[in-house]
Amino acid sequence: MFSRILIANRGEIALRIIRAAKELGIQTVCVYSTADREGPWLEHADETVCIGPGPARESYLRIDRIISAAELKNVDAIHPGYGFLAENAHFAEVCRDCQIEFIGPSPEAMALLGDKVSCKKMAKATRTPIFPGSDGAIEDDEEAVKIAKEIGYPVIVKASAGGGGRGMRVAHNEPALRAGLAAAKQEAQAAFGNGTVYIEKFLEAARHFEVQVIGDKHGNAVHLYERDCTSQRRHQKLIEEAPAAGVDPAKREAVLKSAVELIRAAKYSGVATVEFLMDRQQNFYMLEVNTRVQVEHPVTEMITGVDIVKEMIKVAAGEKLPFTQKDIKVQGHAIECRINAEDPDRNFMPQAGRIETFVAPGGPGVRLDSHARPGYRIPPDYDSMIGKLIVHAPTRAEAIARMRRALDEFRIGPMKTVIPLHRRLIDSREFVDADFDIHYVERMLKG
Ligand code: MV4
Repeated sequence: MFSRILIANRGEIALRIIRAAKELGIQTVCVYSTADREGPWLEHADETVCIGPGPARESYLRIDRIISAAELKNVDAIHPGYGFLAENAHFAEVCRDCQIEFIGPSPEAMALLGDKVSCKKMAKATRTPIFPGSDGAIEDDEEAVKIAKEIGYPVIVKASAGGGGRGMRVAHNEPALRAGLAAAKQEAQAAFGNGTVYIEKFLEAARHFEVQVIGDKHGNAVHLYERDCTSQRRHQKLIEEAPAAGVDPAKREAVLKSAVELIRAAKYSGVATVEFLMDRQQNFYMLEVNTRVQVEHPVTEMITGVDIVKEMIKVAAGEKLPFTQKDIKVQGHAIECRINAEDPDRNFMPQAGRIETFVAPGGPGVRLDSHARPGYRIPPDYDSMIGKLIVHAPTRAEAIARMRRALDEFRIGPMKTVIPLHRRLIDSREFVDADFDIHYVERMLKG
């Protein structure tokens, strides 16, 4: 096992990784920017290294500075958390060249699944359900027009190197498709240095269903069931839950199995999330694979009892998975609300500044993953998520009641947060009945 790891991240996930490392008897080195000098999580690290100024480009995204800190502090491995360098295959490769273990997949597996065209090809080969569309990159526009005629409009143009909604164009007819191809290619080239695009059938309303998978370096892979992340706004998830409500057991089993097959075929080690859209008839279509630990991993931890962050460290160190598929059972229902310091009445304007009041909820079945506390100054440099409130209960209805109670206990001030919005969302008929789609939050905010 590692004796010391470096955490190339900040905020609640840095704290989450410190907690896992401590329980494994591993020392932690945290890198931080000057904007995070007073970050409360740093108090829990064994050592800290300043790597630059506030802007992420000059600190949390600086591979050279992070590797220097790792060498200086003689660490065995680097945990990238989520965001920043977590899905950067070049960074994973630099770590390998420096003989520092990257706590995540190999650069090859990351590149294979991170590129949406190669990921979709692999999914097709392993019979993971995908949208009909171009079988690979669009070489010329006439080919795209021909495919669109076959599958029917609307279609969506996506960047192979994209993700999280960037570089996409929906087209309802041929002229729009031609324009969308040009725009998407240009945007993808500018944003990712890779202008490769593909097209697929566009699904208007759907639920977001994602499968948590974990693999070790000995060829073992299992799923940890699914999460429903349908509650989102502008590609920012707001509420996540596990398991997904009201899904046909046979269809669910098939999609869980197919996600494991995909990860196995990629010779993947570490944690991965296979994302799907689910239509009203409960047909599934793979969107992309995330090769990092996700923000919403706690809901899976609550229902399975697996400590995902500890397990990802252990598999990176070469350990075999300590369980097989039949050992993993679902226990109850978990819901997570992301607590963002944003003002929903002012177009979700981020709220920087000093937190005066911070009264955390507690009691049975309540978990708070947060680096915030009274006196903490939220820097304006990073995303506005200051914590995640997670509840666990025997049934979905009880989990909703527990979340309502926990949100009511939670007091943060003077800045605005999304807590009152969460209160409305979890009480909405759409959420309570799981009769929702990826656009329902935006509809509710308008209506
Ligand atoms: C789609 C889609 C409809 N049809 N693909 C958005 C982010 C990226 N992961 C893929 N996305 C979508 N792909 C087809 N063929 C609709 C979306 C989409 C979406 C997906 C998941 C969660 C929220 C979303 C919000 C808007 C659009």
